Amino acid sequence: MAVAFSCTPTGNHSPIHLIPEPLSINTDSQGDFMLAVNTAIVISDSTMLPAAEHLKEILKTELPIKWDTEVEKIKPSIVMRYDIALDSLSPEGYILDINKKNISISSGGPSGLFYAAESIRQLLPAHSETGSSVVSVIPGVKITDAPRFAWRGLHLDVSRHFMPLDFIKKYIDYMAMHKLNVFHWHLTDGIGWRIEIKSHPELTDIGAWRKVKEGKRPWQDFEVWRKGDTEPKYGGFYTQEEIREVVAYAQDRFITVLPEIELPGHSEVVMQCFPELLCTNTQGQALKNTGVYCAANPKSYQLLEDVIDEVLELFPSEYIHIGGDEVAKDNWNSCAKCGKMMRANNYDAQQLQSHFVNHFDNYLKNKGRKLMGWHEILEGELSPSASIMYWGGHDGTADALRENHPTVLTQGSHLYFDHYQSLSAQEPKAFGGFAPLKKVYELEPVPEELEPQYTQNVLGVQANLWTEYMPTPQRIEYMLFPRIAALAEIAWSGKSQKSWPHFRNKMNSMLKRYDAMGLNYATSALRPEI
Ligand code: TNX
Repeated sequence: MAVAFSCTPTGNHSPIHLIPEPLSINTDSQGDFMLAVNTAIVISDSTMLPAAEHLKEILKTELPIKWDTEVEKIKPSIVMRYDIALDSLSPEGYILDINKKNISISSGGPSGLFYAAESIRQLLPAHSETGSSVVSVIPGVKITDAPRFAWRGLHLDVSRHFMPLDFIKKYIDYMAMHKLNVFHWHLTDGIGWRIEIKSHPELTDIGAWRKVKEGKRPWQDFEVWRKGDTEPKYGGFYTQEEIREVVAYAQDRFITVLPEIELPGHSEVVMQCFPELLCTNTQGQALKNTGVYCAANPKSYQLLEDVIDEVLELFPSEYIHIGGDEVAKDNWNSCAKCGKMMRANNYDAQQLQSHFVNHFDNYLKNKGRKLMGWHEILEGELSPSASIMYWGGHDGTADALRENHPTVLTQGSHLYFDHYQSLSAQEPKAFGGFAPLKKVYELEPVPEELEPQYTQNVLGVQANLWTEYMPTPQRIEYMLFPRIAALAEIAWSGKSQKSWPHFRNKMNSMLKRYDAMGLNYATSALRPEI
């Protein structure tokens, strides 16, 4: 396709509204850059290709990607380059210089180039998000940028409600647009198992499907669907091939996929597949299915090791999330086997939990990976190398960080996007809790009172989407947008770059972009008082 020329006068464009806010924006530019028929994207290393391809997509033109060795005659150009000096700023940082003659993008690494492309996207008018639009002018500006946190996460629970593969990719696109870089994929929970495990096909043959029952909240209905059942069947899972596709798709957008396999709790459906993993009384009869693995049954560990082995093949992430939250320990107290184990080791139930978790910490360590779990894994004695995802209220953050584990902050008081966005009676049913846009935006994740020696424990921040009340992709979009924009700014922009009035103003531009993208965002989030 030929690149269109444009006669749009330079300097006549909307204000520069970028979310997340960069370190600095200088608008005393040397004029706007006009795409011309001979414009090319110039690279000097094959690791620049994902960013170059992405920029082509953003500009909606068939710009050639050329090597710097062949560029002499190709002008005007969009030149990507690595600058070692910028690596000290952050490998994800970049300097983007747009002027009449060319566009220069420098970074310490490939992800920085990609984020510069995302910034260029937001310099373009909202209608450039629509398929038919042709981009011709890129406003002149000089931007210097780098993220505050290395971990900028977004979680999605696909257990409570299964989400189609196409939507998972869209979700990753939404993350990339907001410069987020860890997709926490909550693949298993009490209600459904969503990852194909070849050594244990029962987990998806049985565990991925449930009966749909009238009048029951979906997340309360633990009944699995079995052959011969007449009720409608609901659910689904991702094949290993699909998972590889997602991991590669995310990688191209500089997003790490963090898989979560819940243990030892939140596993009701696993117990439906393997009832022999339930705790038993002295007569060997299974105790109630509270969704917790019997901690004294070697088969519990064997099954989970088999699962983890396949997970490690699929996910190259440094961390593997093992859940560890909300473990009902009553059964362990009354289980004949667990009781015996506790007595033999002088354990209480808390310590049995850490016995379980530490087993997998060692297992993962031996395989060159790191364990991460919800902060409840701090109960009992936790291996110092284990990492924490803190989901308590903001008030408890400092204490959690003083425990001295690498920690991702996902405060339940602010970053739970399953909570209500406004007080409007029209708001669709949500889990409870109140997290309107302004409250999310104003979160300072690292408490002021925290002693400096503990701040290094902060890996970064993340928001979580638990889907008990989100049965469709449309509902997920509604709960995610526009709060994802506030998350982006908490995660990327420094404290001094943040300003609510400015952000609120920038949201007007962002909403136009969301409109052009056809997103189902919550308009009520901008009027939380109703
Ligand atoms: C707590 S946070 C949970 C989830 C629920 C969520 C609802 C955490 C680790 N566990 O199982 O879905 O609350 O907000």
